[in-house]
Amino acid sequence: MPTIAFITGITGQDGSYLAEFLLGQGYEVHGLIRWCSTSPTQRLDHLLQDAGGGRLTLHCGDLADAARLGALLAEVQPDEVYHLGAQSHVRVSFDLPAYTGDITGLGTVRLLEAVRRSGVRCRFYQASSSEMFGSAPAPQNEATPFWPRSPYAAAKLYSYWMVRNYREAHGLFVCNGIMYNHESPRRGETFVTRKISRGVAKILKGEATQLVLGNLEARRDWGYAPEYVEGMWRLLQQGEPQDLVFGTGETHSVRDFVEEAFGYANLDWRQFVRVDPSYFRPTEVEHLRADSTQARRFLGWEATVTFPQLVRLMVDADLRAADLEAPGEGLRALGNRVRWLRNPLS
Ligand code: NAP
Ligand code: F7E
Repeated sequence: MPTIAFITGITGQDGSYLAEFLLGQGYEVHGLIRWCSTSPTQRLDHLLQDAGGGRLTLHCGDLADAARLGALLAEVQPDEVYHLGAQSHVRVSFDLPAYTGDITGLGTVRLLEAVRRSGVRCRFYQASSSEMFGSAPAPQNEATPFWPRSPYAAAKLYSYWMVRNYREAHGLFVCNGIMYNHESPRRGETFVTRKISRGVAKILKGEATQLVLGNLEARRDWGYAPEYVEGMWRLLQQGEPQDLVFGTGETHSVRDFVEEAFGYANLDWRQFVRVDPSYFRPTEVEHLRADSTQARRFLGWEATVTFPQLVRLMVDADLRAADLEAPGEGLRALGNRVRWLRNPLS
């Protein structure tokens, strides 16, 4: 019998990579999708075309709907639950604080309750975030005190503690993966890295003359998303549940990302990038850098794709998507490090 996984957020960046990875491992994969009047499965279409060999099934539902989550858990009877669904945009969470609390915070509790009440014996991964560290000095690790700086971070922190409480109070096998920013050609278009890589392509294509950004000084620990979904899986294969930090250990500013991306395309970024303070956040997270010693120790997990390789891969992908010639250095540098990934550029 194949191992059965249930993924919330399967239509998102991480969910789509995780589904591909697990199908490659021989899993039967079930995913929660929200009903939508347009197709939400863009990132999954390559898997749905061959239906993952009949092992990929999508179920309509919503993290706001506890009854549906309970029914699905009972129906699917998963061995592993990967809870990736969330209102995941930090800037948006300042405009939608209550909604973010409901979906990103309470949504986790609805799913934990569905697991507990169904009696299904499964392992549970919670997509916790480096945003929970907020203003805590870098580098951050599992012992660093949290200091959330946005409604999103506060909602994730609530989920983090509820996961720990379900482990301690009810004995569930539940784990927090505290992941730092991870990016890819599938990254949502309004996150800064993808906004920059698409911006470069639009400028080269003649469709835009400038790229408008917010705070260029914020520093993030940016890694490559497919490597991180492998980390999620490894965390659930352990003998005991635990909470671990996943990141590259390197930090770069948004300005560094801009310079690298424009430089790769032989453009002088100063001619094209404009800063608009309306993109600034009411409270910013200035500096994130992971200390992933424990993930290396317990899981043998390590991020291997470097910052320039990541930037180049994303620019390559957006140039190709715009029908422009791409230098291809990002793709060449990746080699076959992520063997299960069918097409790193889409
Ligand atoms: P993403 O691309 O924004 O995907 C979010 C997913 O959640 C989408 O599938 C979305 O569905 C789904 N979703 C949103 N609201 C929902 C609702 N009410 N009911 C059911 N599903 C809902 O996020 P990601 O980058 O893949 O990240 C995956 C998870 O890791 C998120 O929880 C995020 O907060 C967390 N995280 C991400 C990073 C990172 O750097 N990427 C780092 C740390 C933690 P639609 O497609 O219908 O919108
Ligand atoms: O911002 C700055 C912005 O929105 C990164 C989510 O996946 O990672 C992500 O959250 C930085 C911030 O990601 C623009 O102020 C400048 O300092 O790409 P971002 P994020 O907020 O770090 C964490 C780990 C998650 O958990 C989240 O789910 O870039 N920035 N100019 C900008 N940001 C955006 N979005 N757009 C700009 O124009």
